[in-house]
Amino acid sequence: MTTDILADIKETLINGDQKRTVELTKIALENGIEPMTIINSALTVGMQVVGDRFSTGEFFLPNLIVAGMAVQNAMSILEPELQARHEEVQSAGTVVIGTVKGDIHEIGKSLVATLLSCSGFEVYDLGVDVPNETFVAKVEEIGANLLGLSALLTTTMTMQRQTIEELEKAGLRDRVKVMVGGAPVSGEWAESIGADGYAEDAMAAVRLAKRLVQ
Ligand code: B1M
Repeated sequence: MTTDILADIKETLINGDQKRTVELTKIALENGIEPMTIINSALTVGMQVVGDRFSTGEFFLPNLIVAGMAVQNAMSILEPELQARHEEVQSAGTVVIGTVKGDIHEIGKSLVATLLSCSGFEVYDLGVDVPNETFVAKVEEIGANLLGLSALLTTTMTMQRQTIEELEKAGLRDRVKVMVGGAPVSGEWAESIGADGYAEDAMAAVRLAKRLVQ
């Protein structure tokens, strides 16, 4: 039953049936499937297929757009459920997060932000296409412990490096830990740009964030 619903969500997402993706997400929740299972085993794997088909020329930009909207709609149902499972009350730290300049990929960054918030972090999500100086100004304004930079494009990864350089110029680098993530990003890349850590997915991002602010 669980496997069937998850497989159906994945298929409707790939087929671009936004309405059904959302309906099935609701049905999955009603059947007691955990939100993170729906995200990891249906929505993320479906997105992976859409991305792969886009790479091979089988799918086009409208397919990416429709799939992105379907996931965002499904996430709007899942996020309150994730928040409801949030039990920690004491603030674990303050995080500024966003997708770097030139990059409008939102879903993964928002998932990381939601899980951080569910884990007790105070999260300032600056959205997508965020200029380096906006990150720096927000870190300074709120005295953030942690800065999270998401990049999904090989062409925008370099903005992570530039933002770290801007932090250094502003004299803030010693005061804030920087974590980076996104599909093209790796541990080696994080190290090469002087970030404090890299997380492969949203769960890993929470573990890393906790370690970095300790
Ligand atoms: Co675009 N796109 N896209 N896209 N898109 C990718 C990234 C791509 C890999 C597709 C492909 O070719 N196979 C490719 C990038 C190639 C590259 O540079 N290596 C690509 C391209 C080329 C483009 C355009 C250039 C297409 C065009 O216009 N010709 C364009 C660029 C626009 C821009 O940003 N300037 C574009 C546009 C779009 C849409 C707007 C249509 C849409 C985004 C909608 C939205 O976000 N609202 C979109 C989508 C949906 C995708 C794919 C299919 C899915 C991304 C996604 O949401 N995944 C993607 C292919 C893929 O990734 N397989 C693709 C699900 C999400 C849960 O995973 O975002 O990876 P992800 O986040 C994960 C981890 O990466 C990690 O945790 C998250 C949760 O587990 N993580 C972090 C992310 N951020 C983190 C931060 C952290 C820690 C962990 O700490 C701070």
